[in-house]
Amino acid sequence: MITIHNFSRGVRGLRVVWQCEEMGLAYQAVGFEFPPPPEYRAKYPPGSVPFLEDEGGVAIGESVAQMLYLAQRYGPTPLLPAEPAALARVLQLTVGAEASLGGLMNPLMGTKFAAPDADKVNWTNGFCEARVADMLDYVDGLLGEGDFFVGDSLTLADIAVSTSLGMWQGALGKDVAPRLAAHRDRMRERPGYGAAARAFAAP
Ligand SMILES: N[C@@H](CCC(=O)N[C@@H](CS)C(=O)NCC(=O)O)C(=O)O
Repeated sequence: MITIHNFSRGVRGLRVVWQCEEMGLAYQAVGFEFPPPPEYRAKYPPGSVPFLEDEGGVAIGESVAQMLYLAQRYGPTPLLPAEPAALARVLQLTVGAEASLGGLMNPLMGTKFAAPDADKVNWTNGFCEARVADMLDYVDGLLGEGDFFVGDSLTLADIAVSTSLGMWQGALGKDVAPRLAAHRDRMRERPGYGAAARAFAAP
């Protein structure tokens, strides 16, 4: 059985559970509040979430790695198309959702919620915001007037990027271009998203 550990309302774990819902995979969601309990750190010493366990001794951190693992182990799935150009774009955007979006938002969230007042405005914040804004302009252009980032159906790219947008809009309170905001709204209307959100709702 796939087990996904995550903070209650944790956006990155939501990615993975949402994917399970879209693929029709059975899973168990284990939610907890920050800070992670000692038994979680014993499983995954960095203490960040999500963390996934599966049959066969699988124990894996990093949300995007988990998404690719599930698609490969339990696919083939249209979420990770085989056609080379589509595959390349899905991989780029799925990895990029964390490497060029979510990863840059962590320092911004740390600064917003945890930094002392004297450190709230700093050079690194401006750098991270500018890099995220560049990437969002780029993904907005890729989306164009389409319903999905790649092709005409849902892929891992939609799941990964729209959840990063959730951190940008939600936790950080930033504006999102209209087409990206509409894409996020469409994603949140999917039954799989709703089921995943309920799996990690606050207790
Ligand atoms: N690149 C990692 C980032 C993990 C991450 O930063 N998770 C956040 C929650 S969404 C977290 O654990 N924050 C608290 C911490 O790092 O202590 C991934 O995609 O899984």
